[in-house]
Order: sequence, then structure tokens, then C-alpha cells
Amino acid sequence: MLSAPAALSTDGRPQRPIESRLEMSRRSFLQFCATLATTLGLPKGAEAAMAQAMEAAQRPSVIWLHFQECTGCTESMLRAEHPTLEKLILDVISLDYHETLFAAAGHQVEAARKAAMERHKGKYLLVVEGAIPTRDGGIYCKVGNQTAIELTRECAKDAAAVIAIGSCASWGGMPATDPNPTGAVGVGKILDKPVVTIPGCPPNPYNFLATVVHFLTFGSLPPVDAQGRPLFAYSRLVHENCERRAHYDAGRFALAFGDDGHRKGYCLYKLGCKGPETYANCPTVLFGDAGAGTWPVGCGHPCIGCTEEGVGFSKPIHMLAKVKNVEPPALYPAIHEPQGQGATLGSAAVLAAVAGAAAGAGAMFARNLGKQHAADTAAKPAQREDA
Ligand code: FSX
Ligand code: SF4
Ligand code: F3S
Repeated sequence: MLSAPAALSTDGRPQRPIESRLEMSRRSFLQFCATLATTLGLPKGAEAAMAQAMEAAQRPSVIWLHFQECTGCTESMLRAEHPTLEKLILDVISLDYHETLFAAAGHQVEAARKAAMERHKGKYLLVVEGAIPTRDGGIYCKVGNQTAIELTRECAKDAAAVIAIGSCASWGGMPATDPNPTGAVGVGKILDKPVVTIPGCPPNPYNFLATVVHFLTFGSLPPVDAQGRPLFAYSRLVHENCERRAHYDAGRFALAFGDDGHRKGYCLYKLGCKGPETYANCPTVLFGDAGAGTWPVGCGHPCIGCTEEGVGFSKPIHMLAKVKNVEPPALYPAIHEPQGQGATLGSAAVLAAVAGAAAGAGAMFARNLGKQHAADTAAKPAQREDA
């Protein structure tokens, strides 16, 4: 059993044990840590290090800027239907500046930002949500009379790391759609330091949380691809883990919304699904903690490629995707395997089971959280009546 050393919050006061702060059982907390460790692809035992880091470490100070966007990133982090996730996020980080969530406004809140940056110089995380307009000196988005360019550069200067959350902040996303009237770009374009990007419109909150917990546990951000996306979340095509993949391989397609194939759950490729050219873990991590099938394709809508620059908000839905990988998923055993070489059917089955467990852990956790939330909700009216 892990022991929780007395930890201090960023304001120097002792913190309550993490289970009571999160109002979840210790079992659920450890299950959550195991899920994050699996999501990150870390070896066995990493969940204990993560649990300890989350309990003992000071929550990193986070400065969260908002520019050209719809606030969907913040909404997806804090969606009201699932208080557990909201609590987890707010317990793992210390949100010292957030334009949407702060009750205060004006000079007061700008002073709070500057004070937090000074107090945590070199240690705070800068999270940027939304694209940055660069045309006409960046005048199309100003906060506290500073342009988005000025604010981002000022806050990034002494940040330990910069995270661009959502597709808008990652490469411009929706605001940068042709003809891009404001010259919107991603954060990396205006900074000369590395930026970790968590694209998606909105992005999956687990990918953000896993990135922050990695930083908290190991003091560094996770390995990324050429676009700055963490490999643990963006190294596989949506198409590789899609539940409709068997229909694709067998040539069974929906040809129109509502047709027989669509109602039977056939592949959405011919309706413009961009899963075959989009890197993201949506089919395995799911959204909304509401149970199975809660991701675009699971709900019957083609993937629009929202995590992929040059696909999402660029390629029209009626265009067919470029199929980047026509092979069956990498972990399928070959049909003909010479004896004594390669994987045996037994070892391939074990490998597939391990990979399946890794991919499925996030989904299982989401489902369990969903159940727990349903139970909590059912219990609430009774509690209110008692009160
Ligand atoms: Fe909205 Fe975020 Fe899309 Fe952009 O998400 S959900 S437009 S990625 O910056 O608020
Ligand atoms: Fe799934 Fe789309 Fe690939 Fe079909 S094309 S298998 S719906 S990701
Ligand atoms: Fe976006 Fe496609 Fe996932 S539209 S949310 S990348 S399934």
C-alpha cells in the first residue's frame, strides 16, 4: 500500500489525502493511475510512481490562455456530466490563470497571472487553447490590451513547458480554414521553443491529463512525433483500431446516411471517413465516459480527421480518405507462417491479448467511471432529500 507523504498545495497549505480531495475510493484512484500508465504505454509498476507523484508532488502551476477558438477544449475537460474527471484535472494541476473559469476579471486577474508567473518562474506549465492571429500585427485577438502573440511570448518565456491544446492551438484548426482571414497559426509558429500539441476538436481530456501526469512523474513531457503530438496517443491511425474495421476489410460499406449498411454499422469510408489518414486514439480512449461507442464513428458519423493538419477542416467530407495503411492491423498473425519461425498462433494470441488489454484499459476505465457516475447520480436525490 502506498503511503501519502504530507504534501503542500501551491499556496503552502497542507493538502488533504488525494482520495478525499477527489471524493473517490482509493481503489478507483489506483485504477485511474493504472489506466493513465497504460495509456502512456509505460511498463508495469509505473502506476505506483504516478500515484505517488500525484499525491506527494506540488501540483504544477498552470497558466491557461484562450485565443481564437470555441472553448470546446475547456468544455471537454470540465464537462459537467462527469464530476470525477473535472475533479481529477483540477486536483492534478493548480489552475492559476484561466480566462473562462476565473470569476475575477480585468486588472485583478491579469495581476494574478503575473504573480503566479513570478512565483513559479521556470516551473509553470503554459497551456494555450485557440489559434493565434498574425495578420495586421495580430490585432484580431487581444486580451488586456496585449495581442495573442505578445501574451503567448510573454508567458512562454519562463514556462517549464508549453502545451498547445486542441487543433486550433496546434496548427490553426478551424480559424485557419481557407481563406484564413486573420492569418491564424498554431502556437509553435510564433515561439522558438518546443511545443507539445494535443490536437482534436475538441481533444480527448485523457491525452491532456496523461501528458501532465507524465510531466509530474518524470519531470519531462512524453516523446512526440514530428508535429509535436505525444506518441502514446497519436502513433496509430483511427482506422487501425476502429470497431468497424472488419467491415472495411470485408468490403461492407454504408453508402448513404440511414441506408441499410449505415443502420447495420458498416464501414463509413464511402461516406468520407478520414480514419485511414488520421492519427488518434479516439476508438480506444473514447469520449465522455458515457460507455461504449462514444466516439464519432461509434455514433455513426465519419471521422473528419480533426487531429490531422491538412485533413480536418481542409478536406471536405465528401472526399474519400487517402488510405495510408491498407494492411490488416500490425498485430494480426500472418495467414501463412513457416514452421519454427515467426509467431505461433498461441503467441500471436497472447500478444493480441496484451495489446488489446492496453488499448481496452482506457475504454474499460471510462465505462466503469460511467457506471460509478450513474450510481452517484442515482444516489444524489436521496442525499438531497435527507439534507
Ligand atoms: Fe473549440 Fe478548443 Fe475545436 Fe479549437 O478545441 S473544440 S474550435 S480545437 O481550440 O475550443
Ligand atoms: Fe472505421 Fe472509418 Fe476505417 Fe471504416 S474507414 S474502418 S469507419 S476508421
Ligand atoms: Fe476527431 Fe476523428 Fe477522433 S473526427 S475525434 S480524430 S474520430
